[in-house]
Amino acid sequence: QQQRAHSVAIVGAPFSKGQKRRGVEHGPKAIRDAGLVGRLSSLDCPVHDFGDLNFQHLDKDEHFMQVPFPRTVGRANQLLSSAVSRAVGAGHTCVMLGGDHSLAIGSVEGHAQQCPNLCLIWVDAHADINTPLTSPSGNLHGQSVAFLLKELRDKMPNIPGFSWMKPFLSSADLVYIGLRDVDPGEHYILKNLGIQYFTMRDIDRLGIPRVMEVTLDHLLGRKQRPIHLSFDIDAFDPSLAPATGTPVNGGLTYREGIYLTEEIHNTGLLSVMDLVEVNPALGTSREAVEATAAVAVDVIASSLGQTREGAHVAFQEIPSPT
Ligand code: 5AB
Ligand code: MN
Ligand code: MN
Ligand code: MN
Repeated sequence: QQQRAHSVAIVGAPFSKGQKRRGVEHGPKAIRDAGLVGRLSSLDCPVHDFGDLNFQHLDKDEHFMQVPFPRTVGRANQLLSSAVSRAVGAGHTCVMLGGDHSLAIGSVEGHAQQCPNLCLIWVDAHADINTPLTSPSGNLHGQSVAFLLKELRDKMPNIPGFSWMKPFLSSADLVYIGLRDVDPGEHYILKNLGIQYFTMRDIDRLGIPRVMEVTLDHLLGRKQRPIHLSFDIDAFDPSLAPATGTPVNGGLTYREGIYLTEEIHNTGLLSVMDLVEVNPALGTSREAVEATAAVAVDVIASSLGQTREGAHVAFQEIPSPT
């Protein structure tokens, strides 16, 4: 079906302190260099590239428990939250380019300031729902969802840098797609909270069309509401998207990823999208980095209305000779 063309705001978030590897802060540049703005402009939507946010480096930022850079990550997310809130408030569909996945904390929080009834689709090899007490690594990019969920409020310690935010999302308003590397504590949380999730095994069994049908029915069946899509590039198979920090074999095929995002576009309800964890420093070659960034551009374009069947805004009739 056809939707009215929303204007798109691009917000770059060159940030990497939610994990310990360098390079993911160059994700926004890699995705822009792969032609993002041109591709979105050729859809029927006006594009506003707001450039990159300027994140502060905090000098005094000791570990909290085993969590590195808590204040730096908290401050970055506070800045991102207000940028996303402003973009959505101005009427744009917002695309946030990461950076590591800890940025989803601020992105979803800022979105929720404008759209308190939003729902969240998390496409990822990982569940990113560790708390500081279950995390095997301490890294905040594996804990983003735990900051958002009301049901985990009493399980989260007071982490320095995050006093600006309160959890606001219900676990019924979240669906995962693509999981295949879930930590023991995360598995317990998913089961205990009854969160809807589709692992790669579920996709093998049901097929991506059925997975999307159940996902959208679960989130939108009772009432239509804005969608936040948080897309970690490591959801794709590493053969397609090798330039990322925590690759896991057996991921989404290209066609599964495109079908998934086409279905999200077809709801007409996509409001904010994150595209995170593209790390140009981790490709084994320039080709590997460019291929990863190209897949990122493809899923963003597909989420925003690029179709495989084509489209014809420029034609009113078949041109006749003469
Ligand atoms: B990503 C792990 N579960 O908590 C952890 O890439 C990996 O944003 C997290 O999904 C991966 O450190 C975070 C082992
Ligand atoms: Mn992730
Ligand atoms: Mn991941
Ligand atoms: Mn459209």
